[in-house]
Amino acid sequence: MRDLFDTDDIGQPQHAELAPGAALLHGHALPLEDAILAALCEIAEAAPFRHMVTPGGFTMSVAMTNCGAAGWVTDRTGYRYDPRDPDSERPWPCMPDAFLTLARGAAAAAGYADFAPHACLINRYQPGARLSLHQDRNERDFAAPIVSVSLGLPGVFQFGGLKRNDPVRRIALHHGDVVVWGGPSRLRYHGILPLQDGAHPRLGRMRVNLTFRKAL
Ligand code: MD3
Ligand code: FE
Repeated sequence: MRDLFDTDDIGQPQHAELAPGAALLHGHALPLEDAILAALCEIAEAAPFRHMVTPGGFTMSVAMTNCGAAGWVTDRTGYRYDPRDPDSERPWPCMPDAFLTLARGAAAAAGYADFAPHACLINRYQPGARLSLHQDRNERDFAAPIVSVSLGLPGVFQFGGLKRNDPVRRIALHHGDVVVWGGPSRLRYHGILPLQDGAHPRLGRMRVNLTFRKAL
């Protein structure tokens, strides 16, 4: 495993431990940026971003799509992993090789060998979109980490503890940042504050987040 506090030649931390089990890999996605963005466009053509409805009847401000063998969906009946896109009734687009390479490499750099995600949930934030504090607990295996990749406009990530009312820290996530959430951090509450408007040179007025999950 690489040291979590390696620094580059200008002394910028490359890898930072946010909390036990949570590693921030600054810019880790940048070497694969072109391949990731090209694959993202193809996925969004085959399975367009949509605003899903929560079981409580609220339409999410974040638009979502998925790739891989299963995709995370919500509707009035609940949250679940579904092998098909409910809008088209077709399987989700395949996980692109560049996505898998990125997710496995990041997990390995954080000390998780052989991470094999089935599912990649893709969140699209336009200005004002937010994700309120929640836990990710629809996956069967909490021993596997979740790998998240931030693209486009910077987002302010909130992360709390294992109880909803635990104190919350805020950290900025930038284009190319990758975070590996495992071990004691896997079930922390987390969310994203409303996206500030801006223009990213590659993605325009949006933030996109990929989360790789061992769902099944
Ligand atoms: C910490 N996505 O899709 S990524 C989600 O930026 C989600 O779109 C946010 O929360 C986003 O469920 C945050 C960072 C993240 C993802 C999963 C986690 C942090 C996590 C699971 C456990 C603990
Ligand atoms: Fe989450």
